[in-house]
Amino acid sequence: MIRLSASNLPENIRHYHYDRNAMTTGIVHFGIGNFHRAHQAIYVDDLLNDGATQWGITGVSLRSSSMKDALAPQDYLYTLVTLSDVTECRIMGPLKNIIVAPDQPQAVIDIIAAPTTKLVSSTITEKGYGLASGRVDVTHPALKSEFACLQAPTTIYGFLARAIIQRFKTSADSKLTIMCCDNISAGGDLLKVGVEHLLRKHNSDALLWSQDHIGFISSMVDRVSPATDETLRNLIKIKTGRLDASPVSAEPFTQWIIEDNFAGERPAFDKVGAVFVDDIEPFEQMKLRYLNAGHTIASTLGYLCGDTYVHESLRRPEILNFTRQALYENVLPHAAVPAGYVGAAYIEDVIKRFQNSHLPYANLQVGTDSSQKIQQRWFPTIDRALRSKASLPYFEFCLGAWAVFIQRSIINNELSDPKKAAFKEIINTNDIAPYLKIANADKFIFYNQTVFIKAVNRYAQKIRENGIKQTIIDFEC
Ligand code: CS2
Repeated sequence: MIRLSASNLPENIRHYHYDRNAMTTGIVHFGIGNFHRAHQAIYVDDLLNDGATQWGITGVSLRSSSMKDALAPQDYLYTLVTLSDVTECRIMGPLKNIIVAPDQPQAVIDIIAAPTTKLVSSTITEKGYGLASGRVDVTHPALKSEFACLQAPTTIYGFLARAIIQRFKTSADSKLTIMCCDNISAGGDLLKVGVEHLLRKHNSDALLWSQDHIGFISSMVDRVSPATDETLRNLIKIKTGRLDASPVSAEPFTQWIIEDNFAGERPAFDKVGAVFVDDIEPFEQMKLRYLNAGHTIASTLGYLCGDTYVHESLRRPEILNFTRQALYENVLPHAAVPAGYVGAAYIEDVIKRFQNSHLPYANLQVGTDSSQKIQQRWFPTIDRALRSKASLPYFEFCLGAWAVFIQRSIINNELSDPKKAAFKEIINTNDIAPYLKIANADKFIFYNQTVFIKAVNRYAQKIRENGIKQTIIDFEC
C-alpha cells in the first residue's frame, strides 16, 4: 500500500489546498504530540488555507525522534480523523519540519531567533515545566544545570533563553510571543518565570530587552485526542488507501481560548474559531477544575474496575453517577465558570463528550503523570472548599482511590509518571500522606487537615479490602 506523501494524496479525502512550498515558519511548537496535531494544528491549517502561508509550523521534540521518524518520510503530512457517529478524515499539511533538540540544539535556537518566527507555543505536558505545586521548581536538576551553564540547554526554558539572547543580538527590532497550550494554570506566566530565571543569570541586557519584545501568554485548550494505536492506523488504511505511520484521532468538539496579549504579530486565530480574551484565568479554571478533574475521577475509578477506556467506565451507573455527583457537589460550589457559562450545563456537556464510544480514550492515558495532573485538577478545589469549611466526601474518596491506583498500576507495571521511582519505594505503605507528599500536596492546606486525611485513608483501605465497585456502592448509599 502507498505511503501518504505530498505527491500521492488520497483521492476523495479532504486535504489542505495551499502551496506547502510557499509556506514559511511563523510558529515554532514544542511537543508535536497528538493533542497539538488534533487541536492547534487544525486552526493553523485553516489559516493557511485562507492564504496566511506565513504561519507554517516547525516542531521541536525535546526528547524523542519518534514523531520526526514517523512523519519525515511522508513530508510531515498526517491524517486527522474525527470519531463520533460520523468518521471524517482530513490530510493535514501545516507541519514544515520537526527538529529533534538533542540532535540539533542550535537549529532549535536559530529557528526561534529568526525574525520570521512570531509565535512559540508548547504542549509538553505538565511534567515538561518542572513544577512543584504549580510553580517552577528552580531546584529541578535540569534547570539548575542550565542556571549554571546555558551552553547545552535541555528544557524549554533553556532553549527559549538561548534563543532570546540570540534574537536580542541579531534581530533587536523583532517581537515574539510565547504561548502555553498545556493543561496548567497560568502557563504563560510559568514560562516567563523559568526563562527570566535564566536570562537574569546569563544576560541581563537580553532580559531588559525581552520586557518590550517578548510576550508570554496562556491559553485554554480543549479537544479529547487519544493516543495512536494499530487499530487507528488500520482504519486510516481502509478510509484513505494510504499508509500513515502516525495518524491522529479526536472528538468533533474543539475549543481554544487565547489570552490576547501578543508582543508582535498575532495570527488571526479568531477568524478560524478560536476566541481571544483579556482574562484567561476563568477559562483555564473551568477547564482544569471541571473537565480535567472529572476525567481523572472517572478514569481512576474505571482503571480500578479493570476497564480499559473512559467511555466503558462511564457505562457503569455507579461510576457515571459518582463522577457526575462529584462535579456537582464537590466542584461546582467551589469553582467558578466564566461569564456566560452555566456550571451544571458544562458538567453535562463534558460527561457527554467522555461517553463518546467511538473515541477510545484509555483510563491509563488519563492516569499518566497523575502526580502532576492532580496538583492542577484537584488540589486547588480541595483547598478552596476546605477554607470555606465545606465537606468533600467525593474528593476524600477520589484521593483514596488515586493512592490505590498508584499502588495497583505499579504492581501491574503500568504506571507512567515522573514520580514512579519515588512511589515504588513506598508501595507497601498504605498511609496516604507519603503519596500526597510525592505529589507536592504538602504545599496545600488540606495536607495538614487531619479529619480530611483520615477520611481519605479510610476510603483507600475500604477500596483495598472490599474492591472499588462495592466501596462506590456503599459510598452512594
Ligand atoms: C486528559 C486530557 O489525558 C488527560 O489528562 O484529561 O488530555 C483531556 O483529554 C484534554 O485536556 C481535553 O481537552
